[in-house]
Amino acid sequence: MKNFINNIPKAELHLHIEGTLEPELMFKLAKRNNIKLEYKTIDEIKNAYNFTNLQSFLDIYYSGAKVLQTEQDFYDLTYEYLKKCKENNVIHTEIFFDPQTHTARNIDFKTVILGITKALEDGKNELAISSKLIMCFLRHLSQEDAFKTLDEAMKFKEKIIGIGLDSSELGNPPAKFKDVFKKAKELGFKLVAHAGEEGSYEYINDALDLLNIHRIDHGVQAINSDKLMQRLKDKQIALTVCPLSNTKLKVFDDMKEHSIKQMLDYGLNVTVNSDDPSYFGGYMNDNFHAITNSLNLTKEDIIKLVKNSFNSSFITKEEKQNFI
Ligand code: ES4
Ligand code: ZN
Repeated sequence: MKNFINNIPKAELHLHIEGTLEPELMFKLAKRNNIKLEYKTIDEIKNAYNFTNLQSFLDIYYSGAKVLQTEQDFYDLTYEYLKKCKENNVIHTEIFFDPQTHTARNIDFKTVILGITKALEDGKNELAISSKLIMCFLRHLSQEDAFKTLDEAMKFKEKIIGIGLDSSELGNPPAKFKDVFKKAKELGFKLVAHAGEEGSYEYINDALDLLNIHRIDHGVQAINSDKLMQRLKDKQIALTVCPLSNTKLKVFDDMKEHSIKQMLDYGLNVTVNSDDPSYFGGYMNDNFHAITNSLNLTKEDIIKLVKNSFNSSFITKEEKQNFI
């Protein structure tokens, strides 16, 4: 089973590039950019990754991102992740980036996006990994700030396939971003949003009704509403589930309590993803191993999960030919 999981070609649909910053690279970039870290050793960093909820993680995640300063830094961050894709047999990945985390520190939007996309081009040529880029708005900031970010992104429109919504869910419902998502849809972007991670299943309904999204990121709280489960099944809306993230952030106390197997058995279009692998203790294969061991998944389950990812990706029909 272990080899089966490791060897099967996979697609990843929920991955924050800032969440792939490994402690080793954090140290290297801090040194290169003359930034003082709060930690003295790699072990000290790893010991700080003891989260009690989403916010306790986000505080450390935003703080870690401060070492990213130059285009080369964003290139290195992205290329390191693509090497992990290769090791995990992830052949296609759809990557989130959070421009506001960087523009708020006076790093140019251009620096961020060019560093990331140059690495993606090299990753395609040198590692044969195909990719798409999704720009997320930080939901703890205002809709006005999101509009400004969308405006800045337009210079690089051809590099961005979609728009997402992440950061602190509680208290920042989908309704707050209704207008900017409407604008993004008119501009031709694909739409996704984090919903039903810590927040109630109502946020999943709202994300579908008010934001018109194509996929739900997380969505694990759907299990608490029969009506929503039926809706997600009927429409085959993809859920990008992140098992190790959910246990690290105490959405579920134990992997044995995770809802992914129940959702899969019910017939939902669920996928497996790594979210912020450097912070949550594992890349794609680790996520598959964790649910397989705790929830007794079969080979058929694994195949279904992997197929769901490719089918729910934003790869075009023409691009799909390359995978066959
Ligand atoms: C995130 Cl796990 C998670 N949830 C919401 N926003 C995020 N940004 C990065 N990781
Ligand atoms: Zn996420």
